[in-house]
Amino acid sequence: MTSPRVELSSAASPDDLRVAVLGVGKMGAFHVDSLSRRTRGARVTVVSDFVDEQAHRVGDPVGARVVADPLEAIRADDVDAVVLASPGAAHHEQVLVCLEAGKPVLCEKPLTVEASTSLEVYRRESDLGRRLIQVGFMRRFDHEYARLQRMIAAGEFGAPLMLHCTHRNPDVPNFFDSQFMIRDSVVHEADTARFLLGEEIAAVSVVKGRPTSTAPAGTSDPMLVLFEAVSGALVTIEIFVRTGVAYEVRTELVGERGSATIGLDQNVVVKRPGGTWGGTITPGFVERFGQAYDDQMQRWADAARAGIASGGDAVDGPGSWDGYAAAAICEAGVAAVVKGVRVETGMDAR
Ligand code: ISE
Repeated sequence: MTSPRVELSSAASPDDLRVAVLGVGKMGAFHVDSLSRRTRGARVTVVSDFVDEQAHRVGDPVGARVVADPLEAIRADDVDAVVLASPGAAHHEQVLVCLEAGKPVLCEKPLTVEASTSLEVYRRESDLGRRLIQVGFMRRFDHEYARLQRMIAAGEFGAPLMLHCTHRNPDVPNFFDSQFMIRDSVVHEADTARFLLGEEIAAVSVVKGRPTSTAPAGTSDPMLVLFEAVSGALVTIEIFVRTGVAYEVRTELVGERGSATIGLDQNVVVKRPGGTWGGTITPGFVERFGQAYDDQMQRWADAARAGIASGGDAVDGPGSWDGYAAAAICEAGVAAVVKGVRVETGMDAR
């Protein structure tokens, strides 16, 4: 469910957080728009992309410089903080350069594509003694997820026993194979499960059923993924990315004393002459989570400004440990897809 996002005046202030956005495809372009029109106290001063025309198409309208080299963009004197929306394979080097430069970074998932490099990044940040890395698990800023987490943490349902997650996309490119479904889509449930349950995930199993007729040869779409939390709580995830319908993301919490469901697409329900009725389902993840993305950006920008001013932590949301945990869960999930067995994550407790 999206609520109207408030547009702010674009008047620049000398106190603004000056942000470089690396990677200005669909997600990066959204972040540039969010920073430029809906985030108080921040503006985009530099954009970088390996497609120069795309960088100018996105950067020129907001008055941002185009810097082809992403590492030069991070180190630029007119950059205080960085948003990474570049391909996941580039994140490892780029995040480390942000740490070297002492610049806060909001890194789109994944933090890095391997658990080992995510753990290295976490350790390098720990050695720095300052939290500069926030990972873009934006569902934590969705009001339904945030409310459900508060209710669980307050014990309203007793011990959480299960989460049942549905994650459906209407369509994806052909390269979206079974492994990519885990790494790029189920990665969100890897984080929301930890966020809602407040604990680590110990093991992952994957069941491949009958593929939909639109799935490329060799791709199992849909799949059923099972997370086992350290406490024994179970998380089921239906991941189906070629439904041909719309963007549906639901979660049901089952506790000792009751249950709760979020993501029911309770938009306007219309009844029309002739006796028909119905509502609409958001077409994509930007429409479904637009407010969460903007709220994530505002909270990050505020934390980055405060961290720069104080010389302390510059994060307000999931950090490098959360990025590592999600990478470890997804790595186990990919192994479970390939080997067809239950795979432990190695995450017991933090
Ligand atoms: C995409 O990258 C996202 O982050 C969306 O939230 C997810 O639903 C989609 O499957 C991913 O490809």
